[in-house]
Amino acid sequence: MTLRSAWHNACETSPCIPFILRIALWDGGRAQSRHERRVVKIEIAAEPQSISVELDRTALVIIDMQRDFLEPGGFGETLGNDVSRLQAAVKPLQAVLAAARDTGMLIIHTREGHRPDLSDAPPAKVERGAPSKRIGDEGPMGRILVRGEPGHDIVPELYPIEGEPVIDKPGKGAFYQTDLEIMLRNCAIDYLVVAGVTTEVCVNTTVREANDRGYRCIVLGDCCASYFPEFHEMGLKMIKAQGGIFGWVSDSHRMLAALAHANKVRTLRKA
Ligand code: C5J
Repeated sequence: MTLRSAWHNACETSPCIPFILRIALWDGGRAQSRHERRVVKIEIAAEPQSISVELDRTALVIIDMQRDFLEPGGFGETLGNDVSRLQAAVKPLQAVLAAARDTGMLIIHTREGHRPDLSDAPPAKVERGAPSKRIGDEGPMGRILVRGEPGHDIVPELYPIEGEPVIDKPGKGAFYQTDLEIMLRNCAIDYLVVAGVTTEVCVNTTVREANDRGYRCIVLGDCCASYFPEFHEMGLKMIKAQGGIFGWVSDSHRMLAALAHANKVRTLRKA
């Protein structure tokens, strides 16, 4: 294996190697200064105003696109929800995911769920409400919201590919009791493009956690969904209100336009 192919393999299997580090290291060690480096900046049209992001400092974070939330017989349905509502987010998110993969940006998936012995599931969560089945009970897709069960897995349309980290989280927020923060820090990430389900629960909780930690979050509205259309709408409004108190709200079309621009810049630079 040549040094070059070894390096390419390392880049492919280690999504945390940011572009600039890849360029700097492959440059035979002639590391570029922050000012010299060839940063790819993209402008994402959003509310309350557009935001300019550095691509190599941006991660796409896909929240809980799991069968347990999107398919009949899972956790979402046991709570009495119409799970078909969440399907609306799949196609737009699929398009963004494909375009993001083309740029080589960091892509992180999360899954909500618990250890089979439920030792990480607070009784207050397991005992909550009057669901038809509780967390840990046997359902048509295996035990409800338990890691390793078919229902806990990500839907096939958005399935992670090799090199895309998957964060298993016991709570609603992706930062709580997970290694997401250290992963983002090690990858020098400042901007999070956030999508997934549900808008007002795990997406909102994660964005608020991220905002308090200093990340700039851009939420793609049509790539998120809720069992309750009014909560979806308000969940997005709460993020962008007051000058973007928790972040920015955009959508798949505007994100795709920004990613297309990034790919064009890359191609021109390679030529
Ligand atoms: C919920 C989630 N709704 N992923 N989880 O319980 O939003």
